[in-house]
Amino acid sequence: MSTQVAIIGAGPAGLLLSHLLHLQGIESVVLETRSRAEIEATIRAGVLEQGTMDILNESGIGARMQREGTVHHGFALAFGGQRHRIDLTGLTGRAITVYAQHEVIKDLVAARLAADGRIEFEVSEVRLHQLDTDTPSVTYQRAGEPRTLRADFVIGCDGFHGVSRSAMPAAQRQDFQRIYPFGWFGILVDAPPSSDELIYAQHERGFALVSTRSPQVQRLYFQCDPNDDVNRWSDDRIWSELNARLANHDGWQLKEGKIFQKNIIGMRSFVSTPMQHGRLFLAGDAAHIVPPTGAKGLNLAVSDVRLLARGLDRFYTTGKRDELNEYTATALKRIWRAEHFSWWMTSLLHTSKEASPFERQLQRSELDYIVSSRAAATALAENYVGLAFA
Ligand code: RFL
Ligand code: PHB
Repeated sequence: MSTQVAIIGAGPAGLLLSHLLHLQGIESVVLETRSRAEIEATIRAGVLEQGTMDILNESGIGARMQREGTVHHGFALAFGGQRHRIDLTGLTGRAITVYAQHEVIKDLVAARLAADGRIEFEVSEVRLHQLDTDTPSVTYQRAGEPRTLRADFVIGCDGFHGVSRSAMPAAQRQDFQRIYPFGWFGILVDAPPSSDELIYAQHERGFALVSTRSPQVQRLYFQCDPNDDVNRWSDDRIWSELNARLANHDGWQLKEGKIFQKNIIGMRSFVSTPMQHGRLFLAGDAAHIVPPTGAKGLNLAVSDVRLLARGLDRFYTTGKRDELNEYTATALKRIWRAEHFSWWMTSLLHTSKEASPFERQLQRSELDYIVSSRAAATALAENYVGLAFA
């Protein structure tokens, strides 16, 4: 089989790239190790930047997001028993939308399949070949049969644990990493939203986040030991921990309900450079990871593939590789901004056992400054809603 662009991974990066290329008349095949049902059921991100919403709308797949997603014009920072509103729209003129990543995935898969797009699910043994030549290929197994996909380009959108990054020549590769000593315990709850807007809470017992998924489902997180076991957390213990961290003097109350999913995720910051070699390009989590505090991971994946779609369009319409050659340098500017912001939000809001009393006072001072200075709040808001795309 042959195509113009071979895409490894049907996450948001791979599927959106395939969709954008299709709109430009460029053919692609997406290879995915998991089944359609699995990718459509994996619970991950919730916050979409305005620029991400714009791309989904402009490319014709935003209709359900507009109907079912919720636009948020602000969020709350909670600490010291009080909530303080960060007026995102008042400070930046922009907003965010809460719409689950797996719903974006469903919309993209439906759009690709409706346009006869090719997604090969449940493949294994994916290997990349001849990336230094103009005729790269990917070999894989499907239903026990060996297959070969020949393409002009191979795009690695296979997430942090994928195979594409390791195809980069080790001698040229440089990785930057920070692993945090805490994780997030995430739950899904059958209950209406406790708050119209997200609440990011800093507390000496640890961070907590109140988010939503739909008018019937809440998404809540709290900082935990990354090596903890969900089975050690009964529903009662979870509610008492969340209530302790979200306790406040203004009468606001968390709405409790049936917890129907629990999971723990580790937190890391990671960037691998360069993001390209020969005919191979990496996009999204395959090249970089941020801790979820700043809600940037999916949004970065979208901005990467937007650049790639543009560079590939230029290549196929003019034969020029200049935009593709600049891909790593252009993408990294936004990536490092998001890396810094995500690290900063994480440090601002989490409680570290290693923090000295001095560092705790600094953290509190910074929170006080953000909620009392328009300039400081604007810096936070501008990064949170997302800087303009390159
Ligand atoms: P993905 O989503 O990991 O998709 C990669 C796909 O590749 C497949 N795959 C392979 N396919 C073929 N061959 C192989 N060898 C393969 N190996 C793997 C995988 O099965 C998978 O389907 O990467 P992508 O597309 O780069 O997208 C990145 C985002 O998923 C990620 O950054 C976000 O989920 C991060 N994130 C958030 N981002 C936001 O922008 N806003 C948020 O509010 C937000 N909240 C979150 C988050 C991530 C979280 N977790 C679970 C890490 C909240 C959480 C809890
Ligand atoms: C989510 O709703 O899953 C969510 C919201 C905000 C974040 C991370 C995740 O910072």
